[in-house]
Amino acid sequence: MDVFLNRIKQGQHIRLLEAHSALSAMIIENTAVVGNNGSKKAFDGIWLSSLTVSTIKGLPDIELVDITTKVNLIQEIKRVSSKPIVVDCDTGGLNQQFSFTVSALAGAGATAIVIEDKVGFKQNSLFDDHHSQVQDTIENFCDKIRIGKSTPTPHPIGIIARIESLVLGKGMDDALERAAAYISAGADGVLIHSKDKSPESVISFAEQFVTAHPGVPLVCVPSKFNSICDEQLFASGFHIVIHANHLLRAAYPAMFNVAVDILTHDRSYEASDKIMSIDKILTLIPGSQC
Ligand code: SPV
Ligand code: MG
Repeated sequence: MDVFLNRIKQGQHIRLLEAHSALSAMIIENTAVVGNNGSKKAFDGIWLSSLTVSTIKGLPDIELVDITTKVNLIQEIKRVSSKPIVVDCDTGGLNQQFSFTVSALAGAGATAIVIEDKVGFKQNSLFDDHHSQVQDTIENFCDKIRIGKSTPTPHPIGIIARIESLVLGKGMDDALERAAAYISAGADGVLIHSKDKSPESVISFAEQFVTAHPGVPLVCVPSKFNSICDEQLFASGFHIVIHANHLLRAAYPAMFNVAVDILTHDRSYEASDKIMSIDKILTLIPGSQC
């Protein structure tokens, strides 16, 4: 977490992109563009998304991917990228189990983890219908944060508290009350989530949060409200922006279209300009040929 805190102290902002495999992490590691001010613009870290890590395994996003699988994925990603990794830990599980999760992910080299304040049967927050989703009590979730923060780890790992009040229709006051409580319990940062198409509610949260908790890392995930630019979110008070599922969402239609092309034309020739050349894939991973 220090790597993020140091950047934030220097007035810098952090942009994360989702990876679900070592290959997708390689794209994050190696992609850079020239920004508007002429300087190099790259991603600052990797988001290990529960949605995409589940989807890539053909599983629904309901906390089925176990901790060992996440540890292994972190290790695979670390072979190809040195960027900080933030892990989506869903609800964090039972409080009694949480310290094992924290020590396993810290041991694997995660920079921070995010836990969301829901209990019971967790589903993805972006569904329109949220009626079966239950928010944790402030007391219980604060206990979970304290358990995480008091877990001995080989290096400090950040615990970011994700607030679901806006997603679950509990309102702004509830979200702000929870933010204050979670920070008092030791959270290293707060993620405010929303499934609105408009960024209005998260921006209003950010304005009030920044006044009440200056310097505490504030995170957002513009999955639904994606017409707003990262720079506008940073200007509104957010320090970290997570693009949470885009590489897998890009990969699926690309693969599907090639599958259709091969069946349609009874050969792969027509798909040639949609796919990487044989030469390129043979040399994509260094060390393939001696
Ligand atoms: C995930 O990536 O699994 C998330 C973010 O939790 S979102 O799907 O936007 O809720
Ligand atoms: Mg998730």
